[in-house]
Amino acid sequence: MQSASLNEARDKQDKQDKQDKQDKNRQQFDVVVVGAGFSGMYLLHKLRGLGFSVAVIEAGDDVGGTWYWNRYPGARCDVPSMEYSFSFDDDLQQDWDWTEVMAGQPEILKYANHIADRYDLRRDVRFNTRVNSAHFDADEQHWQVTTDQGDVYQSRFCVMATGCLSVPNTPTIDGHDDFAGPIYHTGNWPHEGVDFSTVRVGIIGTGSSGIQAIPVIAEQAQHLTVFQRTPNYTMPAHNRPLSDEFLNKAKANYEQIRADQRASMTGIVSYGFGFGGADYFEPTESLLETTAEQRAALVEKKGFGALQQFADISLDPTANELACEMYRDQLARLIDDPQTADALMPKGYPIGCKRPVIDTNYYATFNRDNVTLVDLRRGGIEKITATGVQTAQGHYEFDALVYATGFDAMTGALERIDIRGRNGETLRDVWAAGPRTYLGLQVHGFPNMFTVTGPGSPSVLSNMLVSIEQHVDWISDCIDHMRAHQLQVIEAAAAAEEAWVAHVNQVAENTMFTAPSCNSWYLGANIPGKPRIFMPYVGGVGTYRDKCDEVAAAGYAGFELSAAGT
Ligand code: FAD
Ligand code: N01
Repeated sequence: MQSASLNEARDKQDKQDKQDKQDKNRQQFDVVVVGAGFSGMYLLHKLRGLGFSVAVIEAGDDVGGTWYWNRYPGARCDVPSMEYSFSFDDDLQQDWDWTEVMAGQPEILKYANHIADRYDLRRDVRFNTRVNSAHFDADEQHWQVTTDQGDVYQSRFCVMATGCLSVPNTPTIDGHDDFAGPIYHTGNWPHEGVDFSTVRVGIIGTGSSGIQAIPVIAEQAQHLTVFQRTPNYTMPAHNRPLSDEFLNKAKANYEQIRADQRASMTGIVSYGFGFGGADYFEPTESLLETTAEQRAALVEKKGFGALQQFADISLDPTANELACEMYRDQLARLIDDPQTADALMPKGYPIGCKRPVIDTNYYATFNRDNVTLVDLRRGGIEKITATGVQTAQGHYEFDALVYATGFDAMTGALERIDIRGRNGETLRDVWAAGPRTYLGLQVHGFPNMFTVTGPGSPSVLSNMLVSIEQHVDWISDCIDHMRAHQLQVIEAAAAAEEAWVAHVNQVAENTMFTAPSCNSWYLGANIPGKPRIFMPYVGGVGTYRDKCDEVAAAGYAGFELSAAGT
C-alpha cells in the first residue's frame, strides 16, 4: 500500500518535472516547420525572407532529408539534375554546376549543404530532434508542438515538410532477430558507408533502391543473393558527365526551361534529350499503329529505347501490353541464362503502374558468377535464420542482409506524429480509410496546418523539386496574405475537400496506376493493412498549379478564413 502511494508520488513528481521542463523550454514562433529536407529548407528561407519567425525541427543531424538518409551504394536521382534543382534564385542556379546528367546522392547532398550554407539556414534548425505531437489549441488559435527532447513549440502555423518517402518499411519476417550478421536498410544507410568486399550479401527488394544498389554491391561483395518478389520494368539511365558546353547552354535557357517545367505534366522536360535533336523529350507516336515486324525491328535497333517514342503506352492497355512484350523480348536478349531471364521478366501488370525505375547495368549484373537471383514467385521467404534466408525453394546463406523494401509512403511520416485538430480528433483516425485533403495542402479539421507535397497533390508523380517550390510558394503567400489582412485561421472547408477528393479519384480511374492488376506504394499496397487508395494527383503539375493559383486569386476559395477562428 505504502509502496503504491510512493510510486504515485514519484509519478506525480515525474509529471511535474516534465511539465516544468516543457514550460522552461516553451518557445513561440510564427511558423513551426517539421523536416529539413528540400521542402523544410526552402520554407525556412522563404518565410524568413517575409519576416516571419520560423523554427525547423529535424530528426537527422543535418539537412538534406532523402539525400541525408539514403546513402546506399548506387543511390542517384533519376530526373536530369539541371531540372531536379531549385529555381527560386537565379544566382543559385547559375552558380551551381552539376557534374552528371543525373546526380548521385553525394552530389545532391552537397547541393543541399550548399543551400544551407548559402542562406545560413542551420541557425534556425533544431537537429537531432523528432516531433512527437502537434496539437491545435482552438482557444488560443495556435499549434503546440512537442519533441522527443522535451521542447514545446507554440506557433500560429505548422507546416509538415516531413517527406513522402521518409519512413523506411522493414517487413515483418519471422526470424529477423536471429540473423547473426549486420542488417541494413537502404533508407537509413550508415553514414560511414559499408565495406562488403569480404562478405556475402543478401538483398530483399527490387524496387528503385534495390535496382540501383544491386549492381554496385555485386561488384564489391564476394557473392550477392537477390530475393525478388515482383520483377520491375526498368530502363537504362544512360547517365554521363555533363559538358561545359551543355551546362552553359542550359543555363542560358534556364528561364524558359523552368517555365516549361512548371507548365508540364511531370515537372520534367528533359532539356537536351529530345528525339532528333529536339530540345525536349516528348513521346508522340502510336504503338498501336505499328506492325509486329516494325516492333521487332525497333527492339533490334534500339533495345529498351524502342519504347520511348510512343505516347499511347501510358494511355491504352493494348498498347501497354504490346510494350510489355517488347520489353520482355529485349530482356531475353540481355541475360545469358534463360531461366534467370524468365525470372526477371515482369508479367501480369502494366508498365507505368509502379514508379518508373531507371538503372545502370542492372540486367548485366545477373550474368555475373557471383550473383544469384531467387525468384520468390517460385517459393517465398519462410523465415530469416542466423545465417541467411529460408525460402520454400531452399536455404540461402550470406553474412550481411540488406532490406531494399521501400517506405510507408506519403502518409507514414504524418501518421507517426500525434497530430490533433480543432476538436481533438487525430489525423490518424481521420485518415483511417485513406488520406483526404483539399489540394494536398490542408485537411479539414486541422486549421493552420499545411502539408508540403501531401496526398492529393502531384507530389511523387512529379519532379519533386518543382512541386516543392510550388507548394512552398503557395503556402508562404497564403500566410503572408493572412498577416496582411489580419486573419488568424485558415481551414479547408469540408465541401471543398470532399469535391477535391472526388476529383483526385476520378482522374486516377482507368489509368495504369489503378489497373486492378497493379500493386504499388502509390496505392499503399506495400504496407499490410494500409487502405488501397491512389494517393497522389494524376492531373499534372501545370494543371494543378493553375488550380492552386485560381484558388488563391479567388481569396482562397474553398478555405474558410477568419480573424478569430471558427
Ligand atoms: P524529405 O527529403 O523526405 O525530408 C523530410 C525530413 O523530415 C527528413 O529529413 C526527416 O528526417 C524529417 N522528419 C520526418 N518526420 C519527422 C518528425 N516527426 N520529426 C522531425 N523530423 C522529421 N524525387 C524526384 O523528384 N526525383 C528523384 O530522382 C528522386 N529520387 C529519390 C531517390 C530516393 C532514394 C528516394 C527515397 C526518394 C527520391 N525522390 C526523388 C523523392 C524525394 O523524397 C524528393 O525528391 C525530395 O527530396 C523530398 O524532399 P522533402 O524535403 O519533401 O522530404
Ligand atoms: O521501394 P519500393 P524503393 N518480401 O517499394 C520488395 C523513390 N526512389 O525503396 O514489389 C520480399 O519501390 C517489393 O516487392 P513487391 C522512388 O519514388 C527513387 O525501391 O512488393 N520482397 C519491392 O521489390 C521509389 O519508387 C529512386 O512484390 C519485399 C521492394 O521490396 C521509392 O523511392 C531510387 C517484401 C520495395 O520497392 C521507393 O523505392 C530509390 C517482402 N516482405 C528510391 N516487402 C530514384 O532513382 C517489400 N518487398 C529516383
